[in-house]
Amino acid sequence: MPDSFAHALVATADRPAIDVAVARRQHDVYRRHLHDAGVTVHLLPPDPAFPDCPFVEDAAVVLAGRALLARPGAESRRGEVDAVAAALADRVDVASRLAEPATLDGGDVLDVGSTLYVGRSARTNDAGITALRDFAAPAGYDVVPVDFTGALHLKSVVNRLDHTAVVIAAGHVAGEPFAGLRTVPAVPGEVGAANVLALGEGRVLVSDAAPDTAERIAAAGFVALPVDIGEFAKADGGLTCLSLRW
Ligand code: CIR
Repeated sequence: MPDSFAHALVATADRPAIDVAVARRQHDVYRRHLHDAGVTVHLLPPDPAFPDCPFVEDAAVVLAGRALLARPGAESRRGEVDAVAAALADRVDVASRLAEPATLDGGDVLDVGSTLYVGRSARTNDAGITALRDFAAPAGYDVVPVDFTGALHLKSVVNRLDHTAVVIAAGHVAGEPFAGLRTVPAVPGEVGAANVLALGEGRVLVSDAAPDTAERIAAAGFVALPVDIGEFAKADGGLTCLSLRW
C-alpha cells in the first residue's frame, strides 16, 4: 500500500484522515483470511502514483478464467489497470479491454450464479455495460443492469452470500432485480454492512462495523467472520474492493 493511499478518492468532503500504517495492518489480516480459506493470494506492489491502487477489484472483471480489463470511471484511476493487467496475464486469459467512451468499475459487477448484475453508476456507463455483455454473454452469463442511488458502487449495497442469497442495504436499488434470490437485509445505519465477501463453504467476511448485520447473516445459516477495514471505509472502500477473485 503506497503512502499516497492517505489521499485516495472519497465522495464526502471532510473524511477522517486515513492512517496508512493501520490500513496496512488491516490489509494483512484481510489477506490472512483469504489464505485461511484456501485462496492463493498474489500481492501486487504498491504504486505511489495511484493512491487508490489497493482497490484492485475495480480494474478488471474475471470470470471462469477470462478477464475483461476495465476502464475506471474516475480518470485518476485509469492508470491502475496496466499493473493489474500484467498480473492477470500470467494467470488468466485476458480477453479484452474497455475502450473510450466505455467506463466500468469492477465494483459495479456482482456475479450470482450465472447472472451478472451490473450497476449503472457514476463510474459505469451504458457503453461499459454493453462491453461487459459482449465479454460475458458468450460464456453463458445473463447481464442484468441495475439502477441504484446513494452509493459509489453496486457492491457497496448488495453482495452475494452464496449462489442463491444476497445481503442488501435497503433504499438504494431501484425495482426488485434480486427478487428471485434469498435476501438478507443489512441493518440500516451500519456502515459497509452489505459489502460482504463470500469465501465459499458458507464463510463470509463482514465488516466489524456491522455486528448486527453479521448476526442476521449468521441467523441465515452462514459463518460471519468480522474484519476491521475501517481505514478503507474512509476511502469509500470495503471488503470486495481489495481483491480480484476467480
Ligand atoms: C474510489 O473512489 O474509486 C475509491 N476511493 C474506492 C473504490 C472502492 N472500490 C470498490 O468498491 N470496488
